Amino acid sequence: MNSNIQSGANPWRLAIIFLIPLTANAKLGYCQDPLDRNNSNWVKHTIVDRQKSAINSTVANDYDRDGKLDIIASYQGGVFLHRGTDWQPIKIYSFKPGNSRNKPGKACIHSCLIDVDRDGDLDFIGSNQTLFWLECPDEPLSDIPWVYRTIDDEMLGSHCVLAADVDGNGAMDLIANSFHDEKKTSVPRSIAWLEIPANPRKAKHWKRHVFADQDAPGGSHYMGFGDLNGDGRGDITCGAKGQPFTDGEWFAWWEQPVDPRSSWKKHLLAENQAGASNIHPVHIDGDNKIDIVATRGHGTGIFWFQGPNFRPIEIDPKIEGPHTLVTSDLDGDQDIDIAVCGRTTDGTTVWYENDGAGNFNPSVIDRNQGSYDLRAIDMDGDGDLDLLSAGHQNNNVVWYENQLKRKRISSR
Ligand SMILES: [Ca+2]
Ligand SMILES: [Ca+2]
Ligand SMILES: [Ca+2]
Ligand SMILES: [Ca+2]
Repeated sequence: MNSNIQSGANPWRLAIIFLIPLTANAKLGYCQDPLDRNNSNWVKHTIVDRQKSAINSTVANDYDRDGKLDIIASYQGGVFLHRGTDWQPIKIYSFKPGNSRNKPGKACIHSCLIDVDRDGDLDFIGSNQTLFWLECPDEPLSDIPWVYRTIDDEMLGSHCVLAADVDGNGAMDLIANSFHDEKKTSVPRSIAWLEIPANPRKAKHWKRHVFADQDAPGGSHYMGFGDLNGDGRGDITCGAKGQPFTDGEWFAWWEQPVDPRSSWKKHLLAENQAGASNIHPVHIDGDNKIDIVATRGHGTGIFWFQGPNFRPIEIDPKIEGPHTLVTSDLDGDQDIDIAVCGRTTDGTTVWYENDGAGNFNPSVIDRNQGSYDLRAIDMDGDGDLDLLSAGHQNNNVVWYENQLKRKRISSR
């Protein structure tokens, strides 16, 4: 592994850094040990199975308002809404050439939900050789296709579409990256935030603000949003994987200026991070200073940057291909835990329990299941966060029912 991460000066911290990887490896036993399902605190449920294309992203919302979450996933040339909980599919859109200057692929790379037209229902935002949105109709589960509209067809290779109120005006914006070069796009190696137009049903595209203007090279992957310098304005983080793209293998953040429509200052966090992918600003160690969790999803390892100086500390340097990252309180004890899943079909899904001080105890959730998109969502409405996973090359969508609280109560 090519990493420039340094251990800290604090001897206790040093001990923790060296102990955690050893514990992690012994406990996880990657590749060999079968998962002991009898001891599992997570129950796997399949929503979509055995499709003919990869499934890279999935989102959930209760579209028919029956109190049960439905999911949307894109695969096999379309976008499908699966009704919870029989998961019957309804095709809400078929990709076709002509809606964009670029020929669409079989599936979105990424997706999110925003009420774009402010009519009270969540519309679907996707990245598939262009950025687009599908308008949720009044009867979302009817056979009527959702209306397709372009957000931006110059933003290409967008691995991340992230909903956030960037300028703090109370309206949701979209953060997206464009990682291709000049041959393919007029917005090469850049990251932008996009404002929803006043009349999104009529607008030809959204207002694009390129804050990282050609200074996000090397295959930028996922962004995060949070106030890293405590000035009250949200900043944006990103990681870039590197090969086959040049000038990648970094994690960085961009500082939002007073005028968010002007250029933003880039701060490099770490270099030589082969396969850098995800990066979330979150509070990890209870000191009220924002920290950052990051993964090398096209390489190996997960680690965190301890604020306020963003000193990097490894959590599990050996986990392979953690292309997904969840940072949420999974066991309900008021601190942020972490979950990741390997990218390939032999991937391992692991959650890391935070002791509240930034020391993490890993537990395997599943093996031989890949993911390109893992989200913490209360899928069964029982008050705890479950994990929803787009299986990527496993061509499926699964969710893991969180039984941590149940186990904790019954063991008292
Ligand atoms: Ca809507
Ligand atoms: Ca800030
Ligand atoms: Ca927790
Ligand atoms: Ca739940």
